[in-house]
Amino acid sequence: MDATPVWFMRQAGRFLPEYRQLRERYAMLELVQTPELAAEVTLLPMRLGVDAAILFADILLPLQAMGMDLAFVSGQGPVLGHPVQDAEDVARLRPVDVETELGYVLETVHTARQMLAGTAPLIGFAGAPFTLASYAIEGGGSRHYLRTKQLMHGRPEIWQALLDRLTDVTLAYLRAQVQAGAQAVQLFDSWAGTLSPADYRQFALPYSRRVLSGLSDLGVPRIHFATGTAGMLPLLREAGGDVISVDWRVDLRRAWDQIGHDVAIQGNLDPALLFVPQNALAQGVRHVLAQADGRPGHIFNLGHGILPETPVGNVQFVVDLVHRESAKAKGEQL
Ligand code: 1CP
Repeated sequence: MDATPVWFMRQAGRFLPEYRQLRERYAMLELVQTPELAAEVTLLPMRLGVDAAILFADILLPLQAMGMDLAFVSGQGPVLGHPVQDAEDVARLRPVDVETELGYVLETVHTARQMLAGTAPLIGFAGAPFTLASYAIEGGGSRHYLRTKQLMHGRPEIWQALLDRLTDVTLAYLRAQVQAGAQAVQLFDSWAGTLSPADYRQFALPYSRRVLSGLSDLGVPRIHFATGTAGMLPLLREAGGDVISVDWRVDLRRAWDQIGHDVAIQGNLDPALLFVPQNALAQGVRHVLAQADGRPGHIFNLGHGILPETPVGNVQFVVDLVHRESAKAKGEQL
């Protein structure tokens, strides 16, 4: 179909009633670590007509494989026990043999590919070293990333040792996902936007670049995602990726001018617009499409993950509208 492709970050999660039903029977980690169930969840959103499946897993799984205690606490999100504070904590992190310790993810990739049977590509993913480090140091989500920034600036040698380890694991993990069948990969640097451009360049960019360039021989598209990055889009581009994901805080056209037109862009509807009346939602969708102006490298997506209470009907509405309007516009351009 000659239409703009569309999929949503976090499309396999809590906004789907089928997912919530499964969660009544299984804990989050149980779902993720049982490949048949994780593959089933991966495919749930395909009924909406999205153009890609995203692996059902979580960015924090490699931290667990490195020896950290990981729990998903309801109402609170992920919690990591004994956060990293000093050199001993970094030394305690184990090297990871991806095939064994994260083998369940690779099996999910394999099963999901079989179940998709070529109907849509499967996207694998991992957290970027900076975002993973923030969870390892803060012990969970954070508002101000104070401990992260204290370690980064106050103990740069510990920061570097931690980030080096996270980089090695992330690269091996993504390579293994591709070898298991993932047809594209996404690197989630969700909280990179909490850094100043100078700090991003010094403390985060080199590690993301090592991951992204370490994948280049595999020939799969690499999507580089972060939020709150309107002030440092050229730096994200410098870190690498065939597709750069941008959020709604920047106009798509401006983002493209800054990033360069030889790179594809993913984005950038505000996830909150999925809660507003459909005429206003349609206006938001049309605005994104108009900004992208039919460029071949546009993937319609949200600027960040889909929110848990999002009405499913509105997600369906967006998928259909993007496909219909972009196909019509492309037809008219011919
Ligand atoms: O479509 C999907 O849902 C695919 C699977 C997926 C992905 C891509 C999950 C399952 N997690 C992720 C990535 C992820 N995990 C990110 C990067 C994307 C983003 O920024 O949105 C991040 C930051 C996490 C960490 C995480 N895991 C959070 C965020 C907490 C915070 O700091 O704000 C949460 C709430 C989780 C738990 C989780 N992971 C996934 C699901 C469906 C859930 C909810 C758990 C549940 O079912 O109760």
